[in-house]
Amino acid sequence: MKINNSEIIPASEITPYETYMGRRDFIKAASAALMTAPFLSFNSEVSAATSASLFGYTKSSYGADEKLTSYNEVTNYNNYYEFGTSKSDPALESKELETHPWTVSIEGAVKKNKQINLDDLLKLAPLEERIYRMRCVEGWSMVIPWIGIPMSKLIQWAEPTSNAKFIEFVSLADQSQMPGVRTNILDWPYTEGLRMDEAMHPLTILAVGLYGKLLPNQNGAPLRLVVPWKYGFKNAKSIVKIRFVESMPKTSWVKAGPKEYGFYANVNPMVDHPRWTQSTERRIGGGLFTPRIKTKLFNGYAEQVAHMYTGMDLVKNF
Ligand SMILES: Nc1nc2c(c(=O)[nH]1)N[C@H]1C(S)=C(S)[C@@H](COP(=O)(O)O)O[C@H]1N2
Ligand SMILES: [Mo]
Repeated sequence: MKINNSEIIPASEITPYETYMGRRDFIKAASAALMTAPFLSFNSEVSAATSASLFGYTKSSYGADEKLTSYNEVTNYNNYYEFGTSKSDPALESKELETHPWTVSIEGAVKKNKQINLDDLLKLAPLEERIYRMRCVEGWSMVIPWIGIPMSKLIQWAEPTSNAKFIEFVSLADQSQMPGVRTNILDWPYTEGLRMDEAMHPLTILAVGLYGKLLPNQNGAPLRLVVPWKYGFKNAKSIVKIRFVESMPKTSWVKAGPKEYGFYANVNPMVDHPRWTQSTERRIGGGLFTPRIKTKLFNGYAEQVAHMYTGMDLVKNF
């Protein structure tokens, strides 16, 4: 399927709620509403109705033909090493993470260093839903209805100089709130990076929600990167710093295992991980006996992104 900007950003269906609340207050209102009703089951009609009215976001037709991974799987099978290394740790251990207020520092090759808080960041562009296939380097995959803004909008606001060739994304690393950060399983803070054109690509978003609700802490609240044609580890969670830099950043996973994890990390069934195949994947939620499915080049987004890598050796630049 070919997409262009008009398909990604369809005519808006912004709810009246957001219009009268104003964007500034609505994350606050949303957090408060979730906090007053923490024990409502997310599957209940009540909760679905409540949170649907919290977000004003445009529904995207893009990706709508995909079968979604359940909310339960998306929020209980996670990688977030700051909260532990097993898939169930993030949901259990991240409950107390303080995500409001939240400030992101913009640094490096920009007109001037500055900070932006979440509420102001959300005023840069209307929130959109994007249903994306997500593929973890470990071999499993999901389909997730994210809500966020295009990364390009923040880049424009940041006013990078011509020296900005890459962007470094830095996650929160707070020992007092994150038990994993007291261990040395990774070089903290969790750091990821994108080349400038990758970060500007219309598919790249900063997500603040999923399934019509605020991003749960285990999924990287309040703000995480989503780059659907790359392995999951590129999608830095709970971002506190965005640095514009001249040379390719050293990322946490490349430092941890340079032979196993590359900077580009484009999903590529032809380039195996040294310890396992990348030619197939297990779609989460299918049950134990569901056959693995074939992994697609660039996770199936080749038509949109392959042009950025023409002439590059994708085996070398894995
Ligand atoms: N800060 C931080 N971001 C992170 C990770 C992490 O451990 N810490 N794990 C990455 C990996 S390996 C994956 S697969 C995705 C998982 O995102 P999800 O739990 O929302 O599905 O988050 C990525 N972002
Ligand atoms: Mo991953």
